[in-house]
Amino acid sequence: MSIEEALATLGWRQHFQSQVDPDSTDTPARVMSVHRGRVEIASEAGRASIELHGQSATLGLTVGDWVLVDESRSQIMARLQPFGLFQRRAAGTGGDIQAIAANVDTLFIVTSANRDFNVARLERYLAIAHDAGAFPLIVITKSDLAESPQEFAATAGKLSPGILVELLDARNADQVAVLRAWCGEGQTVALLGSSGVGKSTIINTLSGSEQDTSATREDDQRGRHTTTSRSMHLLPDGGWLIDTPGMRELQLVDVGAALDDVFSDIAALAGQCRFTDCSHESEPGCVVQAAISDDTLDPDRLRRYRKLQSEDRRNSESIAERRSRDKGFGKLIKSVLSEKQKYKGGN
Ligand SMILES: Nc1nc2c(ncn2[C@@H]2O[C@H](COP(=O)(O)OP(=O)(O)OP(=O)(O)O)[C@@H](O)[C@H]2O)c(=O)[nH]1
Ligand SMILES: [Mg+2]
Repeated sequence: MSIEEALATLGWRQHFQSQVDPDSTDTPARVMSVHRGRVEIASEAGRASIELHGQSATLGLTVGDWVLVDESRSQIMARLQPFGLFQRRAAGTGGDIQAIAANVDTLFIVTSANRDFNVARLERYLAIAHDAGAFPLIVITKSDLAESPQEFAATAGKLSPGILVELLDARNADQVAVLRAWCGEGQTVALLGSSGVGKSTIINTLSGSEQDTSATREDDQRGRHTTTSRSMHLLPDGGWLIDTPGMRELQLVDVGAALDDVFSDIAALAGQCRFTDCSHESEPGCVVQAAISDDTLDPDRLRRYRKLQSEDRRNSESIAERRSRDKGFGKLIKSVLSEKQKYKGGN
């Protein structure tokens, strides 16, 4: 096998090749997992663990990234620009952006045919997939436990034009086999969804391996956060699956146009309103409100679209913008306080 062929099995493609200086002796490698102070990589020369220090510790590497390593494979020299990146605003860290996975071809948005199923959350994941350049597929597990599993699939099928939905028992190899089409050689698939929905179970069934899984709580069917780190798993078909820990919070960051892809039905209606800056509330000639009146658009869907738009705007403020707003706010408080002081002094 040539070096190119070996790299292609890891997901290498022209997008990355074009970023490499042909005269350099550094070689490409893919990040398989990220740990405190070190990363596991795979390259045509096999697997290695590389310590991060100095400049390489500041690259913000995430699972799925492509990097260049030096000849002795002891140092990361550069991170190649990914073709797509999943990221989120991390909870409880003052809004830092955390990379979840890079260079993902297909996203399995995993939910269960039970109380986990939530259309607003699915729309959020769809926007994230569109933004990261990954093809989304909604996978609904635990079909074996639901009374009317088809209802979940029908609801999911309406969330975005042309959306693909698979309903299955994640433990059943015959049923899970429908997902194999997305997992061919060199393809990268990430699984996102709440804890306990069966992400690791799907990987186990597809690969015949043994990721840790554990039963959900009896009372509310919530998971126990069994998977705690992100890593890439090679499937017998040659595809790569990225397992992720169930996430409590996945806020949108800078997905902008991707929201219009998910809500393209509303975006298309909005384009036909009489006024180009129509707010779709009470303007005459509003095609969105007309669609709600004649029952062709669910008002809840419009509300969810709006909510995600404003969340995205809020989260996409750059740190600089936030600081300057905070500064402005600080000035405002100061001037109010000094006015107050003057007022007091005048009395
Ligand atoms: N009956 C049934 N049980 C399932 C199905 N999918 C997953 N389970 C069970 O649900 C539990 C949780 O599955 P996991 O695969 O650990 O869930 P996870 O999404 O990886 O959860 P975290 O790692 O915590 O994010 C396990 O006991 C699985 O056996 C399914 O389709 N049917
Ligand atoms: Mg898991």
